[in-house]
Amino acid sequence: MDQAPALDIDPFAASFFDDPFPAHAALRDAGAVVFLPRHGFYAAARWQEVHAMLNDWQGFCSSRGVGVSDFAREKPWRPPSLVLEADPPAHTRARTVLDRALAPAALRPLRAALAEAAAECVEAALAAGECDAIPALAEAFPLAVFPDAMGLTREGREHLLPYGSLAFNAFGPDNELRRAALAEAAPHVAWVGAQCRRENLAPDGIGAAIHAAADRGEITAEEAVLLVRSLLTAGLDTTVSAIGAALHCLATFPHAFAQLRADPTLARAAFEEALRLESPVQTFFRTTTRPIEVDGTTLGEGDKVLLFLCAANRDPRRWDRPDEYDLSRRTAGHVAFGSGVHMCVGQLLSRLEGEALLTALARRVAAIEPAGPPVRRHNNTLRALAHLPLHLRAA
Ligand code: OVM
Repeated sequence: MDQAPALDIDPFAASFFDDPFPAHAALRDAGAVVFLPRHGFYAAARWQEVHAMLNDWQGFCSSRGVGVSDFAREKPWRPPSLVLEADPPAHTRARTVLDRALAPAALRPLRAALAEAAAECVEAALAAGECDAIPALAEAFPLAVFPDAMGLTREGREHLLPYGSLAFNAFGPDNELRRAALAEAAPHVAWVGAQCRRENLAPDGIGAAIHAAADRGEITAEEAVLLVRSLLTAGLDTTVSAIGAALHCLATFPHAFAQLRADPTLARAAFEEALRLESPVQTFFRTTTRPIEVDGTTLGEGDKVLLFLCAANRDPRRWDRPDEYDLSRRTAGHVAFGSGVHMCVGQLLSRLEGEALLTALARRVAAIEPAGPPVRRHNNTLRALAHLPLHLRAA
Protein backbone atom coordinates (compact mmCIF):
# COMPACT_ATOMS: atom_id res chain seq x y z
CA MET A 1 0.00 0.00 0.00
CA ASP A 2 1.25 3.46 -0.84
CA GLN A 3 -1.60 5.92 -0.62
CA ALA A 4 -3.38 6.79 2.61
CA PRO A 5 -7.14 6.20 2.76
CA ALA A 6 -9.11 9.45 2.42
CA LEU A 7 -11.97 10.62 4.65
CA ASP A 8 -14.34 13.52 3.99
CA ILE A 9 -14.15 14.97 7.53
CA ASP A 10 -13.66 18.59 8.71
CA PRO A 11 -12.14 18.42 12.21
CA PHE A 12 -12.52 22.21 12.54
CA ALA A 13 -16.29 22.36 11.95
CA ALA A 14 -18.87 23.19 14.63
CA SER A 15 -20.58 19.82 14.22
CA PHE A 16 -17.25 18.08 14.82
CA PHE A 17 -16.63 20.07 18.02
CA ASP A 18 -20.12 19.24 19.32
CA ASP A 19 -19.53 15.48 19.02
CA PRO A 20 -16.09 14.46 17.75
CA PHE A 21 -16.26 10.84 18.90
CA PRO A 22 -17.91 9.12 15.89
CA ALA A 23 -15.42 10.90 13.61
CA HIS A 24 -12.53 9.91 15.91
CA ALA A 25 -13.60 6.26 15.55
CA ALA A 26 -13.90 6.61 11.77
CA LEU A 27 -10.41 8.13 11.59
CA ARG A 28 -8.88 5.38 13.76
CA ASP A 29 -10.65 2.63 11.80
CA ALA A 30 -9.75 4.02 8.35
CA GLY A 31 -6.01 3.57 8.87
CA ALA A 32 -2.84 4.46 10.75
CA VAL A 33 -2.66 7.66 8.71
CA VAL A 34 -5.60 9.12 6.79
CA PHE A 35 -5.73 11.89 4.18
CA LEU A 36 -8.30 14.68 4.70
CA PRO A 37 -8.86 16.08 1.18
CA ARG A 38 -11.04 18.97 2.43
CA HIS A 39 -7.96 20.51 3.97
CA GLY A 40 -5.13 18.72 2.15
CA PHE A 41 -3.38 17.37 5.23
CA TYR A 42 -2.99 13.98 6.86
CA ALA A 43 -4.33 12.78 10.20
CA ALA A 44 -3.35 10.16 12.77
CA ALA A 45 -5.85 9.10 15.44
CA ARG A 46 -4.60 5.75 16.76
CA TRP A 47 -2.63 5.83 20.00
CA GLN A 48 0.36 3.93 18.64
CA GLU A 49 1.05 6.25 15.70
CA VAL A 50 0.19 9.45 17.58
CA HIS A 51 2.60 8.42 20.35
CA ALA A 52 5.30 7.40 17.85
CA MET A 53 5.08 10.63 15.83
CA LEU A 54 5.19 12.77 19.01
CA ASN A 55 8.41 10.95 19.91
CA ASP A 56 10.03 11.41 16.48
CA TRP A 57 10.96 15.10 16.34
CA GLN A 58 13.59 14.40 13.67
CA GLY A 59 10.96 13.11 11.23
CA PHE A 60 7.94 15.09 12.46
CA CYS A 61 9.10 18.60 13.26
CA SER A 62 7.52 21.49 15.14
CA SER A 63 9.58 24.35 13.69
CA ARG A 64 7.26 24.65 10.66
CA GLY A 65 4.40 25.32 13.06
CA VAL A 66 2.05 23.00 14.97
CA GLY A 67 -1.06 24.42 13.29
CA VAL A 68 -2.38 24.21 9.73
CA SER A 69 -0.07 26.97 8.55
CA ASP A 70 3.37 25.86 7.29
CA PHE A 71 5.91 28.41 8.52
CA ALA A 72 8.17 27.47 5.60
CA ARG A 73 5.53 28.94 3.28
CA GLU A 74 3.46 31.41 5.33
CA LYS A 75 4.34 34.16 7.77
CA PRO A 76 3.17 33.19 11.30
CA TRP A 77 0.53 35.44 12.94
CA ARG A 78 3.03 36.28 15.73
CA PRO A 79 6.76 35.68 16.21
CA PRO A 80 7.08 31.89 16.65
CA SER A 81 7.30 30.41 20.14
CA LEU A 82 10.86 29.48 21.12
CA VAL A 83 9.68 26.17 22.55
CA LEU A 84 6.42 25.07 20.92
CA GLU A 85 7.46 26.04 17.40
CA ALA A 86 11.10 24.96 17.57
CA ASP A 87 13.17 21.77 17.20
CA PRO A 88 16.32 20.66 18.99
CA PRO A 89 18.93 22.00 19.51
CA ALA A 90 17.34 25.49 19.72
CA HIS A 91 14.31 24.01 21.47
CA THR A 92 16.45 22.32 24.12
CA ARG A 93 18.05 25.59 25.25
CA ALA A 94 14.72 27.35 25.69
CA ARG A 95 13.04 24.33 27.21
CA THR A 96 15.75 23.95 29.85
CA VAL A 97 14.97 27.44 31.15
CA LEU A 98 11.23 26.71 31.40
CA ASP A 99 11.90 23.30 32.96
CA ARG A 100 13.75 25.00 35.81
CA ALA A 101 11.19 27.80 36.27
CA LEU A 102 8.40 25.19 36.58
CA ALA A 103 10.33 22.49 38.48
CA PRO A 104 9.00 20.92 41.71
CA ALA A 105 11.35 23.04 43.82
CA ALA A 106 10.02 26.25 42.20
CA LEU A 107 6.35 25.27 42.57
CA ARG A 108 6.40 23.74 46.06
CA PRO A 109 5.95 27.14 47.76
CA LEU A 110 2.68 27.61 45.81
CA ARG A 111 0.91 24.62 47.38
CA ALA A 112 -0.53 26.42 50.41
CA ALA A 113 -1.87 29.32 48.34
CA LEU A 114 -3.44 26.86 45.88
CA ALA A 115 -5.22 24.96 48.67
CA GLU A 116 -6.51 28.18 50.21
CA ALA A 117 -7.77 29.63 46.91
CA ALA A 118 -9.40 26.31 46.00
CA ALA A 119 -11.27 26.17 49.32
CA GLU A 120 -12.46 29.75 48.82
CA CYS A 121 -13.71 29.09 45.28
CA VAL A 122 -15.58 25.95 46.34
CA GLU A 123 -17.09 27.78 49.34
CA ALA A 124 -18.35 30.60 47.11
CA ALA A 125 -19.83 28.15 44.60
CA LEU A 126 -21.52 26.20 47.42
CA ALA A 127 -23.02 29.37 48.87
CA ALA A 128 -24.75 29.97 45.54
CA GLY A 129 -26.18 26.41 45.56
CA GLU A 130 -26.76 26.32 41.83
CA CYS A 131 -23.87 27.65 39.79
CA ASP A 132 -22.35 27.82 36.35
CA ALA A 133 -19.23 25.84 37.16
CA ILE A 134 -17.21 27.24 34.25
CA PRO A 135 -16.99 30.86 35.45
CA ALA A 136 -17.52 29.94 39.13
CA LEU A 137 -14.84 27.22 39.41
CA ALA A 138 -13.05 26.28 36.18
CA GLU A 139 -12.15 29.91 35.42
CA ALA A 140 -12.25 31.48 38.88
CA PHE A 141 -9.74 29.12 40.45
CA PRO A 142 -6.91 29.31 37.84
CA LEU A 143 -7.50 33.08 37.58
CA ALA A 144 -7.09 33.31 41.36
CA VAL A 145 -3.70 31.56 41.34
CA PHE A 146 -1.92 31.53 37.94
CA PRO A 147 -1.55 35.28 37.24
CA ASP A 148 -0.21 35.82 40.77
CA ALA A 149 2.17 32.87 40.43
CA MET A 150 3.51 34.40 37.19
CA GLY A 151 3.91 37.77 38.92
CA LEU A 152 1.48 39.74 36.75
CA THR A 153 0.03 43.11 37.62
CA ARG A 154 -3.68 43.11 38.52
CA GLU A 155 -4.58 45.58 35.78
CA GLY A 156 -5.77 44.03 32.52
CA ARG A 157 -5.91 40.36 33.50
CA GLU A 158 -9.18 40.10 31.55
CA HIS A 159 -6.98 39.89 28.44
CA LEU A 160 -5.50 36.52 29.46
CA LEU A 161 -8.35 34.15 28.54
CA PRO A 162 -9.09 35.87 25.19
CA TYR A 163 -5.38 35.79 24.32
CA GLY A 164 -5.14 32.06 25.03
CA SER A 165 -8.33 31.41 23.09
CA LEU A 166 -6.89 33.40 20.17
CA ALA A 167 -3.61 31.46 20.16
CA PHE A 168 -5.39 28.09 20.20
CA ASN A 169 -7.84 29.17 17.48
CA ALA A 170 -4.92 30.36 15.38
CA PHE A 171 -3.62 26.78 14.97
CA GLY A 172 -6.69 26.01 12.89
CA PRO A 173 -7.46 26.65 9.20
CA ASP A 174 -8.67 30.01 7.88
CA ASN A 175 -12.21 29.44 9.17
CA GLU A 176 -14.71 31.74 10.90
CA LEU A 177 -13.31 30.98 14.39
CA ARG A 178 -9.77 31.89 13.37
CA ARG A 179 -10.79 34.98 11.40
CA ALA A 180 -12.95 36.31 14.26
CA ALA A 181 -10.18 35.70 16.80
CA LEU A 182 -7.54 37.46 14.70
CA ALA A 183 -9.89 40.39 14.00
CA GLU A 184 -10.11 41.06 17.75
CA ALA A 185 -6.50 40.21 18.55
CA ALA A 186 -4.77 43.59 18.75
CA PRO A 187 -5.61 44.72 22.32
CA HIS A 188 -4.93 41.26 23.77
CA VAL A 189 -1.63 40.92 21.88
CA ALA A 190 -0.54 44.37 23.04
CA TRP A 191 -1.34 43.75 26.71
CA VAL A 192 0.24 40.29 26.87
CA GLY A 193 3.30 41.54 24.99
CA ALA A 194 3.84 44.29 27.56
CA GLN A 195 3.35 42.00 30.57
CA CYS A 196 6.14 39.70 29.35
CA ARG A 197 8.70 42.44 29.95
CA ARG A 198 10.87 42.22 33.02
CA GLU A 199 9.85 45.57 34.49
CA ASN A 200 6.17 44.54 34.50
CA LEU A 201 6.69 41.28 36.43
CA ALA A 202 6.88 40.89 40.22
CA PRO A 203 10.40 39.95 41.40
CA ASP A 204 9.33 36.70 43.10
CA GLY A 205 7.18 35.14 40.36
CA ILE A 206 7.70 32.53 37.63
CA GLY A 207 8.10 35.33 35.05
CA ALA A 208 11.01 36.83 36.98
CA ALA A 209 12.60 33.36 37.28
CA ILE A 210 12.66 33.17 33.47
CA HIS A 211 14.26 36.61 33.19
CA ALA A 212 16.86 35.55 35.77
CA ALA A 213 18.04 32.92 33.28
CA ALA A 214 19.07 35.80 31.00
CA ASP A 215 21.31 37.16 33.80
CA ARG A 216 23.05 33.78 33.91
CA GLY A 217 23.63 33.92 30.16
CA GLU A 218 21.41 30.89 29.43
CA ILE A 219 19.21 32.94 27.08
CA THR A 220 19.10 36.53 25.83
CA ALA A 221 16.87 39.21 27.38
CA GLU A 222 14.64 39.15 24.27
CA GLU A 223 14.32 35.37 24.48
CA ALA A 224 13.20 35.68 28.11
CA VAL A 225 10.34 37.94 26.98
CA LEU A 226 9.16 35.32 24.46
CA LEU A 227 9.44 32.49 27.00
CA VAL A 228 7.22 34.37 29.46
CA ARG A 229 4.81 34.77 26.54
CA SER A 230 4.73 30.98 26.14
CA LEU A 231 3.50 30.50 29.70
CA LEU A 232 0.95 33.31 29.44
CA THR A 233 -0.30 31.75 26.18
CA ALA A 234 -0.50 28.13 27.24
CA GLY A 235 -0.94 28.29 31.02
CA LEU A 236 -4.51 29.39 31.58
CA ASP A 237 -7.12 28.35 28.98
CA THR A 238 -5.72 24.81 29.11
CA THR A 239 -6.16 24.47 32.89
CA VAL A 240 -9.59 26.06 32.69
CA SER A 241 -10.60 23.46 30.13
CA ALA A 242 -9.05 20.64 32.20
CA ILE A 243 -10.84 21.62 35.41
CA GLY A 244 -14.08 22.13 33.48
CA ALA A 245 -13.66 18.63 32.05
CA ALA A 246 -13.03 17.12 35.49
CA LEU A 247 -16.14 18.81 36.91
CA HIS A 248 -18.19 17.57 33.97
CA CYS A 249 -16.88 14.02 34.48
CA LEU A 250 -17.63 14.07 38.22
CA ALA A 251 -21.16 15.36 37.59
CA THR A 252 -21.91 12.72 34.96
CA PHE A 253 -20.22 9.77 36.74
CA PRO A 254 -21.70 10.01 40.28
CA HIS A 255 -20.01 6.77 41.36
CA ALA A 256 -16.63 8.38 40.66
CA PHE A 257 -17.55 11.40 42.75
CA ALA A 258 -18.63 9.12 45.60
CA GLN A 259 -15.21 7.43 45.43
CA LEU A 260 -13.46 10.80 45.45
CA ARG A 261 -15.50 11.95 48.46
CA ALA A 262 -14.67 8.75 50.35
CA ASP A 263 -10.97 9.19 49.58
CA PRO A 264 -9.88 12.76 48.70
CA THR A 265 -6.39 11.47 47.86
CA LEU A 266 -8.03 10.28 44.62
CA ALA A 267 -8.09 13.94 43.48
CA ARG A 268 -4.92 13.44 41.44
CA ALA A 269 -6.30 10.33 39.72
CA ALA A 270 -9.62 12.09 39.08
CA PHE A 271 -7.86 14.97 37.36
CA GLU A 272 -5.58 12.71 35.31
CA GLU A 273 -8.43 10.49 34.10
CA ALA A 274 -10.38 13.61 33.08
CA LEU A 275 -7.32 14.72 31.09
CA ARG A 276 -7.25 11.37 29.30
CA LEU A 277 -10.98 11.24 28.62
CA GLU A 278 -11.53 14.86 27.52
CA SER A 279 -8.04 15.97 26.42
CA PRO A 280 -8.24 19.79 26.69
CA VAL A 281 -5.76 20.13 23.82
CA GLN A 282 -7.46 18.03 21.14
CA THR A 283 -4.95 18.22 18.34
CA PHE A 284 -1.55 19.46 17.25
CA PHE A 285 0.16 19.21 13.86
CA ARG A 286 3.63 18.09 12.96
CA THR A 287 5.36 18.59 9.58
CA THR A 288 7.40 15.84 7.94
CA THR A 289 11.06 16.68 7.36
CA ARG A 290 11.60 13.96 4.71
CA PRO A 291 9.62 11.18 3.02
CA ILE A 292 8.51 8.83 5.82
CA GLU A 293 6.67 5.54 5.79
CA VAL A 294 3.93 5.04 8.37
CA ASP A 295 2.40 1.56 8.47
CA GLY A 296 2.81 1.05 4.74
CA THR A 297 1.80 4.58 3.68
CA THR A 298 4.50 6.92 2.42
CA LEU A 299 4.24 10.58 3.40
CA GLY A 300 6.19 13.13 1.39
CA GLU A 301 8.53 15.82 2.68
CA GLY A 302 6.73 18.89 4.08
CA ASP A 303 3.42 17.15 4.69
CA LYS A 304 1.29 18.32 7.60
CA VAL A 305 -0.05 15.59 9.91
CA LEU A 306 -2.81 16.35 12.41
CA LEU A 307 -2.34 14.31 15.59
CA PHE A 308 -5.63 13.56 17.38
CA LEU A 309 -4.67 13.41 21.07
CA CYS A 310 -8.19 12.75 22.37
CA ALA A 311 -8.82 10.03 19.79
CA ALA A 312 -5.52 8.38 20.83
CA ASN A 313 -6.57 8.65 24.47
CA ARG A 314 -9.80 6.77 23.66
CA ASP A 315 -8.32 4.27 21.20
CA PRO A 316 -9.79 0.85 22.06
CA ARG A 317 -6.56 -0.67 20.67
CA ARG A 318 -4.81 0.84 23.70
CA TRP A 319 -7.46 1.32 26.43
CA ASP A 320 -10.12 -0.93 28.00
CA ARG A 321 -13.58 0.67 28.12
CA PRO A 322 -11.99 3.86 26.71
CA ASP A 323 -15.10 6.06 27.03
CA GLU A 324 -15.56 5.35 30.75
CA TYR A 325 -14.35 7.73 33.45
CA ASP A 326 -12.64 5.29 35.84
CA LEU A 327 -10.63 6.54 38.81
CA SER A 328 -8.86 3.19 39.18
CA ARG A 329 -7.55 3.22 35.61
CA ARG A 330 -3.81 3.24 34.94
CA THR A 331 -3.65 6.45 32.93
CA ALA A 332 0.11 6.33 32.25
CA GLY A 333 0.74 6.72 28.54
CA HIS A 334 -2.13 9.12 27.82
CA VAL A 335 -1.06 11.87 25.45
CA ALA A 336 -3.20 14.75 26.76
CA PHE A 337 0.07 16.50 27.71
CA GLY A 338 1.72 15.25 24.54
CA SER A 339 4.82 13.04 24.66
CA GLY A 340 8.50 13.36 23.86
CA VAL A 341 10.62 16.51 23.96
CA HIS A 342 7.64 18.90 23.71
CA MET A 343 5.56 17.23 26.44
CA CYS A 344 3.75 19.93 28.42
CA VAL A 345 6.29 21.94 30.41
CA GLY A 346 3.55 23.16 32.77
CA GLN A 347 2.15 19.73 33.58
CA LEU A 348 3.26 19.86 37.21
CA LEU A 349 1.55 23.20 37.83
CA SER A 350 -1.50 21.96 35.93
CA ARG A 351 -1.71 18.88 38.16
CA LEU A 352 -1.18 20.92 41.33
CA GLU A 353 -4.09 23.15 40.33
CA GLY A 354 -6.33 20.22 39.43
CA GLU A 355 -5.47 18.36 42.59
CA ALA A 356 -6.07 21.42 44.79
CA LEU A 357 -9.52 22.11 43.35
CA LEU A 358 -10.71 18.51 43.37
CA THR A 359 -9.41 18.00 46.92
CA ALA A 360 -11.40 21.03 48.11
CA LEU A 361 -14.45 19.67 46.30
CA ALA A 362 -14.04 16.22 47.88
CA ARG A 363 -13.83 17.75 51.36
CA ARG A 364 -16.69 20.24 51.15
CA VAL A 365 -19.24 18.90 48.64
CA ALA A 366 -21.61 15.97 49.27
CA ALA A 367 -23.15 15.79 45.80
CA ILE A 368 -22.65 17.28 42.34
CA GLU A 369 -25.62 17.13 40.00
CA PRO A 370 -26.19 18.55 36.53
CA ALA A 371 -28.59 21.53 36.71
CA GLY A 372 -28.98 21.92 32.96
CA PRO A 373 -27.27 20.95 29.72
CA PRO A 374 -23.58 21.87 29.33
CA VAL A 375 -22.83 24.32 26.52
CA ARG A 376 -19.64 23.89 24.49
CA ARG A 377 -17.20 26.67 23.65
CA HIS A 378 -15.91 26.01 20.16
CA ASN A 379 -12.20 26.43 19.54
CA ASN A 380 -9.94 25.13 16.76
CA THR A 381 -7.71 23.34 19.30
CA LEU A 382 -9.26 23.28 22.75
CA ARG A 383 -12.13 21.10 23.86
CA ALA A 384 -13.89 23.45 26.23
CA LEU A 385 -17.19 24.30 27.87
CA ALA A 386 -18.73 27.77 27.99
CA HIS A 387 -21.33 26.78 30.59
CA LEU A 388 -21.73 23.88 33.00
CA PRO A 389 -24.81 24.35 35.24
CA LEU A 390 -24.34 22.34 38.42
CA HIS A 391 -26.15 21.87 41.67
CA LEU A 392 -23.68 21.55 44.56
CA ARG A 393 -24.80 20.24 47.95
CA ALA A 394 -22.62 20.99 50.99
CA ALA A 395 -21.24 18.09 52.99
C1 OVM B 1 3.81 28.71 23.38
C2 OVM B 1 2.75 27.66 23.52
C3 OVM B 1 3.07 26.44 24.09
C4 OVM B 1 2.10 25.44 24.20
C5 OVM B 1 0.84 25.68 23.72
C6 OVM B 1 0.53 26.87 23.17
C7 OVM B 1 -1.22 28.23 22.36
C8 OVM B 1 1.49 27.88 23.06
O1 OVM B 1 4.98 28.41 23.58
O2 OVM B 1 3.46 29.87 23.08
O3 OVM B 1 -0.72 27.01 22.71
